[in-house]
Amino acid sequence: MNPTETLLDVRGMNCGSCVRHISEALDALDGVEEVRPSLPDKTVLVRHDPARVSAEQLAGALTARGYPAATRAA
Ligand SMILES: [Cu+2]
Repeated sequence: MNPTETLLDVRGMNCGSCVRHISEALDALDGVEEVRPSLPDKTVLVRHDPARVSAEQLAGALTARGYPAATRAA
């Protein structure tokens, strides 16, 4: 399956520590290939295999860690 890119808006991402927590939470998911957070934009661009992990699962993993996240339409 080809990887896809999902852009997530993340609430509560305010410092480098948040960025690290968010990156770790996403990296831990099966099917995630690359995580590119942007602190100024409060977004994370995730390259992932949609057959193994969906955009909704990515957002859900961050929300469960205390960073409410939602997918942004590309
Ligand atoms: Cu922080």
